Amino acid sequence: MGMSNGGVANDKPFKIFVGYDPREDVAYEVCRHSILKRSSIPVEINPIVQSELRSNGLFWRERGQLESTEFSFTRFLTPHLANYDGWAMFVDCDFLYLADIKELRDLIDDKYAIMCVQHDYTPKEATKMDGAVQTVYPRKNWSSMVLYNCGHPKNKVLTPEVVNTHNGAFLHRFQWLEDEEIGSIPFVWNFLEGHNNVVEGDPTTFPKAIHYTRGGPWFEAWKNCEFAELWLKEKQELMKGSKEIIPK
Ligand SMILES: [Mn+2]
Repeated sequence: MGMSNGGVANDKPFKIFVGYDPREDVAYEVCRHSILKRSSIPVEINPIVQSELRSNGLFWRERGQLESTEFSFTRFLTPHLANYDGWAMFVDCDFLYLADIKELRDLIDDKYAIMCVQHDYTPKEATKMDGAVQTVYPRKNWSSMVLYNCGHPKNKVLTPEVVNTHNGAFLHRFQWLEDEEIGSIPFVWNFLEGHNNVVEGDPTTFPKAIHYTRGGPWFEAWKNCEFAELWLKEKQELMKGSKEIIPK
């Protein structure tokens, strides 16, 4: 049956695509490390690198003024990159995982085309990160972490052609889907730094994945943001580990 885990065969690695931006390489490395370190299931983590997709003929659209990262649009190639088969996760690089990704995978329900945290969210800042323009739109931040049912017939819409030609509203608001085809994930899996709050004594509010959506401690301006110390500790641990691996 396998419905309890969304039909995901236990021996197949869980596919994770992480949005990569050369300006935030360290964020990608720390995000990746934070997933691998805590995962009790096999995972396959792939960065989504725009320059590679361009060389491979999968991405050709011109960069728009409102794209704050190189993965603003490339993220929607996730079902294609997973060969329209099984479930795969897309996540921005500015996440820090604090829990086992198996817990998230276990929430998968095959009746949905995608699943994500359905934030009701209006950002306070006019700019984000290193001065990129912050835009406000419905379903803001929903597309930053999405579980894609890549084999779902509705997601066949997301061809490279469509990802390269359709506008941000169509893609980021999941307009190729009906509302009931979008499953809901608890907000703690996309805990927005500066927006979501921990309620003392209520474990259902404790973050399982922190999303430094305004910019994280790898940017000078955000080095003292909330949960900065958790990210810095993770980075330190990663650096220490990689030094031990490099032969003298
Ligand atoms: Mn982000």
